Amino acid sequence: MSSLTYEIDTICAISSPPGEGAISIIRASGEDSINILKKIFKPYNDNFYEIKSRRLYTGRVFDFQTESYVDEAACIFIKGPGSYTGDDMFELYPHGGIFNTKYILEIILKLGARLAYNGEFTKRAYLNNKISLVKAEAILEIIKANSLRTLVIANNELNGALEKKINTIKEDYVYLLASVEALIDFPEETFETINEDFFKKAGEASLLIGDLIDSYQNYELNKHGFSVVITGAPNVGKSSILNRMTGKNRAIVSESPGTTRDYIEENLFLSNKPIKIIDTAGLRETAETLEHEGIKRSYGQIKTADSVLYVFDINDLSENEILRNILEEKREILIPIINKVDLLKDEDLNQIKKNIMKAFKFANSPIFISAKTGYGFDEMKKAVHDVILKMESMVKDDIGITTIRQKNLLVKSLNILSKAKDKFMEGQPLELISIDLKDGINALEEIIGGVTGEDVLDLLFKEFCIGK
Ligand SMILES: Nc1nc2c(ncn2[C@@H]2O[C@H](COP(=O)(O)OP(=O)(O)OP(=O)(O)O)[C@@H](O)[C@H]2O)c(=O)[nH]1
Ligand SMILES: [Mg+2]
Repeated sequence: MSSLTYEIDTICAISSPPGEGAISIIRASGEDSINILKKIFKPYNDNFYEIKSRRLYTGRVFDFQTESYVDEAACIFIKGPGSYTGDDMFELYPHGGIFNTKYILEIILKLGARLAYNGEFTKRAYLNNKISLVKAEAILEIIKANSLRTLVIANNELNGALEKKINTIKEDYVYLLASVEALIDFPEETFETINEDFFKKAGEASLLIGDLIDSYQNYELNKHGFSVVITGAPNVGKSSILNRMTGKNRAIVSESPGTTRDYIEENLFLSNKPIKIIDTAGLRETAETLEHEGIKRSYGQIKTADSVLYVFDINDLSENEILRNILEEKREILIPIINKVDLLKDEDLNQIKKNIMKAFKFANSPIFISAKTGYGFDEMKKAVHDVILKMESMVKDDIGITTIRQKNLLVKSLNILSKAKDKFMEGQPLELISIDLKDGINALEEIIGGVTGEDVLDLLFKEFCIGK
């Protein structure tokens, strides 16, 4: 719960995106909302002196300066505390023009409202205890969601599933704290049973916190895209593959080996999954400085890749030292791609397909493609998708954290808990352990929005748009 307060002046903003549309949304919140609404909006058939909450009115927008009507609109008044912000609010829906919307906003400002800051409506909702900090973060993640999975995770944050998980951990902490306090009060009587229980409960809580910390990486992957790195020897057709995958003529293709120097990154979706596909400089021993730097960057990309497409030219399927080294670290996520199959006759290709299965020891089956004709591309995309799904299945469920703020607080709580465990084992004073446990609980509460500083709030709400 928030301990901060604010002055209830009336804020106002355009909540629809800039530009022309079917309708615009102008929103106001604060004590003076109802008076301002009565001055700017004249309903067609209703007595507006007894304006009802949550009812949709239609009417005209009145400009007190020119004493004329400037638009036709719908509006709704929502009485606090049942509104989004918790204060009296109204929303006005004029036609979706740029000029009329701005003009109506200016009338409202002249009637005494002030322009809202970014995210100020949601900030007021938080300060009025309508939503927790985690829920405010969830709203932002929903607005920014770029894939089904990020949307599902953000919704689980909004519907309280994440808070419930955090509260379960908090209950474990409270149990630990109660045990320690029982030991302080009745040292002899309770020690035996509590001793064993303490480590069991602390272990359970650590696992739960660890799972939540791990969930962040999965969310980030889904948000920013899984990186799929195309690598292999020079001239095997890596850039041609990138170009066909993205449908753009993005990378330079040429018959001279060593064409691509710096890596090239493009974004696309594979069955709902956001992907960053990265074309890199071909790997070979070289003394040429520029190419050498490019190859260094290729290795950097391979290191952090979520999936590696290792490309061969069908006319050179020899295994080599470079491939062996990559395989050592990336076996599970490496997909061998055999390119340029258009250069072979069908019977020769079939023969190679049979033999290659014996020759190579890959975790994933080789895929035969032609960047020239597009042959095998669907199969290759499916293979990449499968690798990503395999990675994802290591993550247990769709309830997880979504911000670095949440992650940092969980890490803090986990460190405190492990310190408390060590102290308990070493037989250090129970009073010290009790203080640690309380700190651990505080870190968890801060995630939901316990005692949170103005600076943290400013940082969060400034990411929202004006009018949210
Ligand atoms: N026949 C045929 N030629 C291809 C195919 N894919 C690429 N090529 C040709 O192979 C040559 C090299 O292609 P690139 O896409 O530049 O190869 P790269 O792996 O990016 O090369 P570097 O950037 O130098 O490492 C070009 O002449 C392409 O036209 C294919 O599927 N079939
Ligand atoms: Mg290239």
